[in-house]
Amino acid sequence: KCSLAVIGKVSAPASRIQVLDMRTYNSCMKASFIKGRTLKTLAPIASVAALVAIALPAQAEDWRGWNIHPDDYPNTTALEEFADAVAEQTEGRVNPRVYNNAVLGDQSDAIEQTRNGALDFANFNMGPMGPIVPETNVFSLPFLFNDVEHMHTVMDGEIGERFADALEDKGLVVLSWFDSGARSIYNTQRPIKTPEDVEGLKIRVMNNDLYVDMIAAMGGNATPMSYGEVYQSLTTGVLDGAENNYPSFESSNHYEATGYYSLTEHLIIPECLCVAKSSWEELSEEDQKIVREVAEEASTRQRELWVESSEESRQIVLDYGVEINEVDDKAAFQALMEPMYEEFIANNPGTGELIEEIRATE
Ligand code: BDP
Repeated sequence: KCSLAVIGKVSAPASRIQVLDMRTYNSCMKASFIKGRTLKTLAPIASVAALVAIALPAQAEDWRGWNIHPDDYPNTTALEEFADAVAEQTEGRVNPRVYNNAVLGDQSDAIEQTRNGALDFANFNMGPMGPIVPETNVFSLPFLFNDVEHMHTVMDGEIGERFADALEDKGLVVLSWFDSGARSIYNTQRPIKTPEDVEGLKIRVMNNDLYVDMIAAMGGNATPMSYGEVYQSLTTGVLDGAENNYPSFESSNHYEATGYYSLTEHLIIPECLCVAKSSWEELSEEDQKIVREVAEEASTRQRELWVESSEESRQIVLDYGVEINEVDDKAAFQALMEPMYEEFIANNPGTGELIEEIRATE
């Protein structure tokens, strides 16, 4: 199987099969390495493979794009349209292809892979970006933005440009900013109306320690976990709940495993459409201009689709029988976040001013 994986890696055309084989290939190499047989059994095949690879025509601009979401998710549609429009407008000089459902790895891995150029582009959430680009941690402070519109105003303005610079310093070129609505808590046990209702609940959060503090401040126990592992953990009782926006709550099927969705709306987190800096620098100025413009259109499209999709998802989960409740006293949740803010500002010089600037942006 492992030999086949190596051969498959070079002989298959640029397709999903090739990518899956790459993953098999990597795990075979790793497994053999552990067993101490890599060079002996795989090296001859690998070097033949390398020669074949060199003989293939260069297709440097076949861009591989990472996407965590399934078909028909607003981000997926926007990314796929982006890919088609880029291919068309660059007349095939850049051929992006989107791989959905996180088949290329979980988000934290994909961020690293895009930074080092193993992947070319992606739609990333600024939550798991925090451990890699610390500046973006500010977006993981609960109740930072007043609402989604406020978030867009900030990200589309000068402050957004500063974040784009911080990402670029880490190897990611931001082309445009996407929406991801507001995240709310859902769980299998009870409606959450006050922080007391969170007491003792095991809640999944994205990979960022700030969310562990956030849930702890509400009295719950947080577990950072990859998105793809959550559904099973909910059905087996390893978790009582998680938190997300309507489209993700629905498209991940988490709603089928949890009875209550409570509109805490504690996080509004921007997402980017990003390109690996190395892939970006291979483009001519003309193609960079085209890709940027198409990405701007993709952002507009994603935001429109987002609004429709949120409403559709809300209806689907309601029809399924999920109990949705408003949280009247959000200020009670917000007040509990004060120590988190104080610690964050103390540990990250300059962020106090930045938070004020964000809050003052209209
Ligand atoms: C979704 C985001 C996605 C995250 C996911 C999560 O779009 O990037 O990975 O939440 O909770 O809303 O992991």
